[in-house]
Amino acid sequence: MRLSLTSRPREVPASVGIVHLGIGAFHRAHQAVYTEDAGDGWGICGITQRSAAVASRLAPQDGLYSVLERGPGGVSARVIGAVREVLTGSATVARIGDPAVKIVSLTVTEKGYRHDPATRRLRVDDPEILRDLAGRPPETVIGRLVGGLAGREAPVTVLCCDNLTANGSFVRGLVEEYCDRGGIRLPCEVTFPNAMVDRITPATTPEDLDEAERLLGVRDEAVVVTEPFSQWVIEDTFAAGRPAWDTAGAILTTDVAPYETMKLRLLNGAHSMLAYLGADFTYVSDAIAGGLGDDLRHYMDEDATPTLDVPRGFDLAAYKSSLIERFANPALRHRIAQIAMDGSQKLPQRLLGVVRDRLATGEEPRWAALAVAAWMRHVKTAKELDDPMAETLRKAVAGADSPEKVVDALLSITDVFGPDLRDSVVFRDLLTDHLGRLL
Ligand code: CS2
Repeated sequence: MRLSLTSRPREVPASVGIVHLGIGAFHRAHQAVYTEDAGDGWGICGITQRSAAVASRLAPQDGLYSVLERGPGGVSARVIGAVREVLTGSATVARIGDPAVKIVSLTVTEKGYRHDPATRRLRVDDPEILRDLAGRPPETVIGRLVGGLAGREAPVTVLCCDNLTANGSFVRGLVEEYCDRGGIRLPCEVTFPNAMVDRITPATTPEDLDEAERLLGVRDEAVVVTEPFSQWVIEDTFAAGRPAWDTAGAILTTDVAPYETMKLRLLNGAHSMLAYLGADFTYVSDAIAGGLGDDLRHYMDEDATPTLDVPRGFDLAAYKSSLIERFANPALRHRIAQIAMDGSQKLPQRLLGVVRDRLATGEEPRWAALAVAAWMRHVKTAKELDDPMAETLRKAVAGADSPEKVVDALLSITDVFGPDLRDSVVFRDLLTDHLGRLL
């Protein structure tokens, strides 16, 4: 028997108040669970942006799916019913236009925004953006988002849940830029709260599907697997109400920035460092068992920590230790290759901010530079480069036959490093030194 409403009774569906763009595993393991736990009747319409596969797995199950929680102490499964409708991308504009929709949330990954990573501005020369601006039914995320917002008068909140610095302000900037270029005036009030999201969610494997079936007694083709830990800190500036996510454990606050910088630089920064230094391992937990945790601790303590503005009363030492414990969770089987992808889009907010802040105070960002050098080695030596800038990166390093030349070629990509890091002699020397040893 397959998971569906006939296999598990569910209350009468409440109206959809949230349209979510990018209904991948992370949204289902994080925001959808908070929405379910809030228990106040908000439903989600999940829209896939790129692959229709998720929709074809969720739709026959009436949007139901299970969350398989894998902790060091064991595994559990629960069914989530917050997703009430599942659509594919072309439905986005019309669905956002529905006045009953109060929130449009997004998890489309860093590259989904088609921005320039160094300046954080929309790439207005991107061919797909240009085609959207020229008036075809939009196909890019920002084109579809603006298309939907342009068709409504009721206030709405756009809630970015991707791992980007000041993610709400960032998306506001992209929307404004797109509107400027297209001569579009939005008729509705829109707010863009910033948010920090956290839950490690590896890609689901066939073994996870079997395990969920064993636990639930029904087959679920849309299982998501995740860790017990979950955190969500949200700026409380909603234009038209929100679920009681605070009763489900989310922190609603006036200033997300300290939490967000901490998470991006400590968790995600260490994750990326591990992914490029630990390329010989398959899973994150293997790399920690293999001793890589020490390098991560050096990076966190010596480079990242001095750049952080820690919220009052926050136990940073415990937070850092808990990160290593979470990475060490052997039950999670989080593939390193999943983290290693899209480095050009991830480095700026995870590691390069740390590098800049350290350089600005006259310090040497030794460990952060080691992580960046490990990425450079990855670009130079990986058989497959999974990155939207793969072609540019490959071309840059093609003829570079020494550490100096690889560093020079990659640092010159100012879309990633900006002119300031390209021109920093201290950073360049650190990279060259590390890369020499790594290669
Ligand atoms: C990871 C993140 O894949 C990656 O790049 O660093 O997805 C990480 O697992 C999440 O941000 C944890 O909240």
